[in-house]
Amino acid sequence: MDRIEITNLRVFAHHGVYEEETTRGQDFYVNMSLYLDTRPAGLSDELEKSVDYGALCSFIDSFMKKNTYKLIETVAENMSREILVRFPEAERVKIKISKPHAPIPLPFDNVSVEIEREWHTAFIGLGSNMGDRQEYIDYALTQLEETQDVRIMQTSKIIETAPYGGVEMDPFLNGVTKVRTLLTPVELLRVCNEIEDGAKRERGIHWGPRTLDLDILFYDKMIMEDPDLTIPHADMKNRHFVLGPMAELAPGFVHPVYGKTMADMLEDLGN
Ligand code: PH2
Ligand code: MG
Ligand code: MG
Repeated sequence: MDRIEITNLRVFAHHGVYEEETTRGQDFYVNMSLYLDTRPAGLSDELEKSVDYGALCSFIDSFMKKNTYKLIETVAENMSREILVRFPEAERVKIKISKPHAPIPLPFDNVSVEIEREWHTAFIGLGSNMGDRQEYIDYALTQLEETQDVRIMQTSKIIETAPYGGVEMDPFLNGVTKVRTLLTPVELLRVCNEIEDGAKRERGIHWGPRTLDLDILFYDKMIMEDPDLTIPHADMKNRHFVLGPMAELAPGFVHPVYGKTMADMLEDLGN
């Protein structure tokens, strides 16, 4: 992908584990690659369609000066998040923080930490079949939007569906929301579980009635099978209430295990 690169931006700041470092300060060097599509700017010659590298350098300088962290890991982590949130054209950032005058009583040239962080796309299934179902779904969407590092991109129509899976219970409202997130799958799952808990969900019978159910359906093209988290979500090939909304939001999205688009999977399921 296209990128803007900053090489050896020198910033005097006060990060460090030792008191002398936080009181006296020292020089840090920042190397950064900001990945974005530069073509819109390249074709139009308009700065607004890219990221202003001057503004980016000023941001880095002031971020590093206004915060004091013990670890350069923390400098890199927090700065990567702020940059991805503040410069929305940026899809991914690689940051290297160097500290060539670190207090190490041995001869060395440099010490540094380098990380890469990026926006991920996830689809989250929404379901409710108890109480004010629409209100629980609206609550979930509001809570997701208010979560730091999660942005809702698009939400499908919310549809009423018959309960699937053999347990006798009331009909559901279901839908899917597409989010961009900086969270890992496990962090996103924790957010979903906290929102379910906030909707007074009680964890009773497996597949029983619920005020709110939030399921991570997809996370990029990731395939993972952990005891607590399976991605893509299991059994969706049999579920209209997942494939219907998915086919509305992303008909051409290819399931990473089955190699089929959402539209084709919905058609295969039939009525
Ligand atoms: N969720 C289940 C089990 N069955 N049926 C419908 N129609 N909608 C659901 O969201 C649903 C279900 C377990 O999560
Ligand atoms: Mg579910
Ligand atoms: Mg669930």
